[in-house]
Amino acid sequence: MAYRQMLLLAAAAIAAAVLLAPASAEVFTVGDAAGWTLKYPAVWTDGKAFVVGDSLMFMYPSDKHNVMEVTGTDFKACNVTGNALGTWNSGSDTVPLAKAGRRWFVCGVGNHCAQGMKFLVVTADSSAQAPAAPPSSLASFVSGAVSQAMAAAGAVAAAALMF
Ligand SMILES: *[C@@H]1O[C@H](CO)[C@@H](O)[C@H](O)[C@H]1NC(C)=O
Ligand SMILES: [Cu+2]
Repeated sequence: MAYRQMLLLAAAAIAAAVLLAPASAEVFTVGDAAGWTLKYPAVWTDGKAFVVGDSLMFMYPSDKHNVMEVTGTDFKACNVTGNALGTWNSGSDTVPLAKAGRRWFVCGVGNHCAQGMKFLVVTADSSAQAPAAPPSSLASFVSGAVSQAMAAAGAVAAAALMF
C-alpha cells in the first residue's frame, strides 16, 4: 500500500500548492470593450478589485486622447494644466499598479475630463487579498487544504481501484 500512500501525499502536496498560490496578476482594460474613449463608462471600476501587481491597459486612438495621472485636487477640478504625475500617449499604454493606494487618471485632451474621461483607482496590498472563506489561522487553512486534498486523493484512489 506504499504506492497508495505516495499517491495521497502527492495529491495533498499539489492541492496545497494550488490553494496557497497567490492569485496571478490581472490586466484590466480600462473601459472594457468601450476602451478609453468619450464613452468611458463612469462605473467601470465598480465591483473590480485592484491589487498590487495588477495593471491597467489603456486602449484609444492616440490622435484623439491621452492618459494623464494627476493629484486628487487636479482630478476634482479636471485641471490638466497642473503638475501631471505621469503622461502616456501611445494609444496602447500599460500602467502597472505597483503600489497600494489611490491614483487618479484623466484624459488631458480638450474638455474630455469634464465630459467624464476620468477615474480613481484604489489598489489594495496583495497580502490583503483574502481567500473566499477567511481561515482563523494559516495553520488551520493549511490543514484544511491538506484534508481536502486527502479526501480528493482518496476519491481518486478509490476510482483508480475500481478500474
Ligand atoms: C491647475 O494647476 C496649476 C498647478 O498646480 C495651478 O497653477 C492652476 O492654477 C490650476 N488651475 C486651476 C483652474 O485650478
Ligand atoms: Cu480624451
